[in-house]
Amino acid sequence: MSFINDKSKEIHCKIIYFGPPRSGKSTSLKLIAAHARKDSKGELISLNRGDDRTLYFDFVPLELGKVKGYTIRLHLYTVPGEIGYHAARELTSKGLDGVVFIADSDLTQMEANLASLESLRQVLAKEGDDLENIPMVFQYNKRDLPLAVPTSELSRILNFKKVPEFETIATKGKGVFEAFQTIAEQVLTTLSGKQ
Ligand SMILES: Nc1nc2c(ncn2[C@@H]2O[C@H](COP(=O)(O)OP(=O)(O)OP(=O)(O)O)[C@@H](O)[C@H]2O)c(=O)[nH]1
Ligand SMILES: [Mg+2]
Repeated sequence: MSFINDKSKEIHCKIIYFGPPRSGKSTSLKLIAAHARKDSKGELISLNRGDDRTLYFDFVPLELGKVKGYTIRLHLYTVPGEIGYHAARELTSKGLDGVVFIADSDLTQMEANLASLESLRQVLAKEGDDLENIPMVFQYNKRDLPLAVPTSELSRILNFKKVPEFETIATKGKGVFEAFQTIAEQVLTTLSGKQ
């Protein structure tokens, strides 16, 4: 749920990078943080295990500029993909305004993709929300892998809502910014619809 501060003329929105373990959530968020203008971003915070896997979240605040005199602040978070870290996903996702679902294109990860989508469904249910209502885009990541499942198949399996979808290679920066731009636009459009 976005937060509007009329005194400081700021609007805060929260976007979550969700998806199965090792699908490229942290890599995508770090890429966006690294390429944002210096004066428009805060410090990137990563709470990891020793082996670089997300324990709790990665977080970076970004300033998108002004709309109708209000400064738009986007708070980008990743969640840990590990199936057992559901509580961390729930806490981090509290009050979310939009989701970038990062699916792993690798053939062996299809069940993990579906399990993660189910986890997202549960997280949203706890918020009193559901997949039908929330702004969302898909990144079909790791398109460089030799056993990458065709995008049409990923779309059929995961994207029943037919939201925007992007082929990405996060390690090479391919497609990640386009996905981010689209979710940011969706979140802001939804927000202006509520005003
Ligand atoms: N080949 C390939 N590897 C990738 C791609 N994106 C990320 N990786 C690699 O996949 C591994 C996991 O990436 P992370 O960004 O840490 O994944 P995550 O989704 O944050 O993982 P958790 O926090 O454990 O859920 C790293 O070794 C990345 O370099 C990609 O597009 N292609
Ligand atoms: Mg991570």
